[in-house]
Amino acid sequence: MAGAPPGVQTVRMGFFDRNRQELIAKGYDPARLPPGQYLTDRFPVLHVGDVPEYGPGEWDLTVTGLVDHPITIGLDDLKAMPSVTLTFDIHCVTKWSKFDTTWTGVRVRDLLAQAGVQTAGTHVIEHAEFGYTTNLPLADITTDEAIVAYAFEGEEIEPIHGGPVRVVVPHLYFWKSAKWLRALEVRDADHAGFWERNGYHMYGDPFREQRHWGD
Ligand SMILES: Nc1nc2c(c(=O)[nH]1)N[C@H]1C(S)=C(S)[C@@H](COP(=O)(O)O)O[C@H]1N2
Ligand SMILES: [Mo]
Repeated sequence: MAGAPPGVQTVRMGFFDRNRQELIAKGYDPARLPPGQYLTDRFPVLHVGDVPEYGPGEWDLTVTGLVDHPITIGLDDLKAMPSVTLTFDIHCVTKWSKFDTTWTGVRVRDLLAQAGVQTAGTHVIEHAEFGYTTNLPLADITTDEAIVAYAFEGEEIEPIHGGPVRVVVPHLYFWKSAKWLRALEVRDADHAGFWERNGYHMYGDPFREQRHWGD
């Protein structure tokens, strides 16, 4: 290429390679970034449809399906439960990843335990406002890290990011983390949720690039 001094190799790096080089230069372990993703400091907003508005006391959460006794709890009850504050990397299937996001909430498994999951239960569907749903195995929503979150970076979650309450399941693509969560339904088989019916992978492991059907 004109202008390159003799002996200097001109490497044309694409956006993703450059982003990965920058991440290494910043001292991050590149193994944290799944294949095909780029790191961003921004917090993109991604959802279908409107952002719901709740008056005081209007939001509640139901645990239903294959449970011994379905429960419905409000925000104050949720906040009175034992909570955890955890820092995660999140990975959206549209290829952005964000490192070190900090969430406070209640472990999903503690909520499920209150309702008493029946032995036949193998999967959970997260039901969000306006009919958004997403499905995952019971084992994936009962890890130490799977939470029903009500705070982000120590503040109430902004409505656009799912406030007052959203799921965060950090080891799967972020579409598996429903914003404006309203119900957790225990099922005895895997049933496709909103995006899973529309081409997205049933499981969605970012490190195996399970973006679409057949990946
Ligand atoms: N209720 C609801 N939850 C949702 C979605 C949605 O459309 N509706 N989109 C999912 C997708 S694809 C992503 S990447 C994340 C985006 O969360 P954010 O807007 O806080 O970044 O929310 C997930 N949860
Ligand atoms: Mo996403």
